[in-house]
Amino acid sequence: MRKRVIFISGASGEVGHELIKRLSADGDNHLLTFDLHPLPDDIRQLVDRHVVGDLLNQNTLTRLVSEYEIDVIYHLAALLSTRAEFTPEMAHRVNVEGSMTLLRLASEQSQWRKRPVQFIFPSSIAIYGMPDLESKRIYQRVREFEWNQPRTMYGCNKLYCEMLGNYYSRHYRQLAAEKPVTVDFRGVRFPGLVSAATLPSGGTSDYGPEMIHAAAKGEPYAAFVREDARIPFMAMPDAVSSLLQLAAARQENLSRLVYNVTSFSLSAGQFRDRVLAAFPDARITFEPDPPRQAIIDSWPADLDDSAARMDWDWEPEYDVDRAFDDYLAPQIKKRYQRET
Ligand code: AKB
Repeated sequence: MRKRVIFISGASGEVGHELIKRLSADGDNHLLTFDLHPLPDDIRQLVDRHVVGDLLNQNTLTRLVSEYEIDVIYHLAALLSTRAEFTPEMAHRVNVEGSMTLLRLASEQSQWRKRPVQFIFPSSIAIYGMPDLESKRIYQRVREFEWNQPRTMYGCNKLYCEMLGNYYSRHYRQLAAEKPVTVDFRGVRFPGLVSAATLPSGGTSDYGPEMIHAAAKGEPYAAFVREDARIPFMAMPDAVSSLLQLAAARQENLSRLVYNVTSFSLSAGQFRDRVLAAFPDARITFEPDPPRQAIIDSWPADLDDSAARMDWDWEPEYDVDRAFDDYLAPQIKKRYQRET
């Protein structure tokens, strides 16, 4: 008998950190985690098994499939937007071929167990491409089917993987004599995520979390964007709640496979003001880096998440006030007081 597990790729990253804490709270969940890196010490004991490996190494995954029956895959492994621009071909390999590898694995397991494997996929606002600041100003709250012209390799990768998910869910082997059991692919498009527990790496929305963590450490911070640069953000607990809520939703209620989710939109100047309210001595300046600023300018100022609210009762728990006053400020202060 193979052990039934929830498989998390990219488990050592920011979203994985919060997802593992939340999933492990339910003793019936058995977690098989996978990453290029070991799990951080504070969550290592929360999983049944952690595998340090490369998603592109087929042998590793073949061995795992022989030992485990996978009910759900949370595919978090990715090279984010800024890092992907320095190694675009590597980003394609990790973001697309890595996703293809897991979609094929999920498809094989769905056939074998005659029941769909759920594939939960974090997409991103990076799949959008506003052509200019005037369009970004006019078309503030963007719906899922609008402006799907990404400017970055990461955005291209995420949009293509959404389409692969649609194929594997709805059209896989559509000419075969016998209709196969297909994967149950579902995704959310995340805005910039802000965690109290971890710092991001390689993202272009990182100036938000970097700003508040630097303030808590008493370090000066020069944001690489203009003060007026505006994108949507979300507190990490809400990001993980959206993944869990979408996974739990009844499939018949879903009008689409990939949904916008968001919580609050702020300009970088407004983000600074929120950080100063919590850390009055913070030294925050703005030194725009034109190429990274151009990426941020191509992302929408806000997202229309009404489809998620309608189909699976999505609603953020942390609006901008709660995110800073009840989550980020108190927990980040506690984190760095512990470290001093
Ligand atoms: C990035 O900045 O690349 C990510 C994202 C918005 O998906 N944080």
